[in-house]
Amino acid sequence: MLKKKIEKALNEQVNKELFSAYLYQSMAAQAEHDGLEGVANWMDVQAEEEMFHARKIYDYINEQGGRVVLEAIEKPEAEYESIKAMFEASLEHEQFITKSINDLVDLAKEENDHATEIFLQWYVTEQVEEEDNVGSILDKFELIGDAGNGIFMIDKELATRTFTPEEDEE
Ligand code: OFO
Repeated sequence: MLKKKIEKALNEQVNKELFSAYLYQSMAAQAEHDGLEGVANWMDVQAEEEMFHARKIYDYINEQGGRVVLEAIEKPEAEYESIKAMFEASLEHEQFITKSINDLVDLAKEENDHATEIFLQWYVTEQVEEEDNVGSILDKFELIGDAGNGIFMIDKELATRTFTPEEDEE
């Protein structure tokens, strides 16, 4: 059984993960419109991953006898001045999500909720990957630039990303 405080914080995290999906889908829409199919593919896959992140918490709340309550999802930014700016915004967003997950772990510890603390470890690890994925794309922008050939090469590489949800061990 989840304590009310934990249930509320987990529900807020569901909302943040759903917003993440919405944000990346909005980025995908701009990239698609700009003719950058690879960037659009990367963002599409990212949006799918975020839905998976949201779903995993949704299922956990239910498994623990809690009540999932879905709130309104904030409107995401519709237009970035460049693709590089888009990835910079992605990194900033992932840093925000990492902080949110860390705060949740702190809360679970304070409330002596060991199950939730263990459940959240997956997200702690995932956030390292999330920041690293975006960071390495930004490194490429630094190396080869974000105009002409540079963006063409990055777009080609990002076209190869596919969505592979982890096997759920439970
Ligand atoms: Fe759910 O990790 Fe990104 O936001």
